[in-house]
Amino acid sequence: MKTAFVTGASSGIGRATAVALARAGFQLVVTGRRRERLDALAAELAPVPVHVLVFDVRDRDATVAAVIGLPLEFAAVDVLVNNAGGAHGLNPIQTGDPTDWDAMLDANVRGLLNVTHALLPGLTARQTGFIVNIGSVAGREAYANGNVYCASKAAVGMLTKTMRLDLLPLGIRVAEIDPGAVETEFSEVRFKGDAERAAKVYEGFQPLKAEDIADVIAFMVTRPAHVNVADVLILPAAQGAAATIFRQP
Ligand code: NDP
Ligand code: 8X3
Repeated sequence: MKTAFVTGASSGIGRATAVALARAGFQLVVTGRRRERLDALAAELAPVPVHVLVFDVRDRDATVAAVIGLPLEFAAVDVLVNNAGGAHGLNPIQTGDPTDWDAMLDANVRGLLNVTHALLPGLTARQTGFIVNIGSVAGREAYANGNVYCASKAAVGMLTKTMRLDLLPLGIRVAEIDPGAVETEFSEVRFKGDAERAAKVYEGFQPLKAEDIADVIAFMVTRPAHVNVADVLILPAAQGAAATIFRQP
């Protein structure tokens, strides 16, 4: 049974991806900071083997320790989905909060690197594997007040391209999926628990569901060994570009 390692599986896209990959025949390592959520997911996926790892991707030592501590039966990871992350705040740069900037850069960029770094020794030794990075339409296009979030996802885009070149000779495929607006806990986190403001983001149009992204990730990682669906932009039908959503009057 192949093993998929999904970061940020306690919610949203990561959780849906874990479910989709379990259905596709993978056993799973699921990670996040909220243990109860991950334990509940593991129970829901039974009898599929699921191992729960609780760590903050911003903490490099904790990330490496968690990976080193994987039980033998989960240690040979075939697929890594670098999903953990999100946005904090939506302010113009002149009134942005540097603590929010750190949180985004530390999770979305350094966190992705921490997890990849921890898993690469195994992946490179086995000369096989698949890494899927979750970018965003926000990494392809600027939108007002997106500043540091957009920059963090643009960094994911360039890391994906360069990782693909570095790892290609080692038989490791690297791909990216860039979603537009997906209704998850993303906006609640961005607006620091303001559920009303978060709900407004998805009013007047049909956003993507986490399952829509998970379906595509499952498709990407189940292609034959000679295929890499390397770069996917997935938008709600009502969204034309990062800042252009057609809401019903
Ligand atoms: P959610 O807030 O629903 O999920 C985010 C997940 O990331 C949670 O499981 C959370 O787990 C985990 N996470 C966040 N920070 C950390 C951290 N420091 N350490 C470990 N885990 C962390 O949002 P989404 O599912 O929407 O977001 C998933 C990814 O998709 C993010 O990278 C986001 O930027 C990206 N994305 C989202 C879009 C959207 O519109 N929703 C569009 C494009 C991209 P826990 O809190 O338990 O640690
Ligand atoms: C999340 C999508 O457009 O809200 O990456 O930034 S957006």
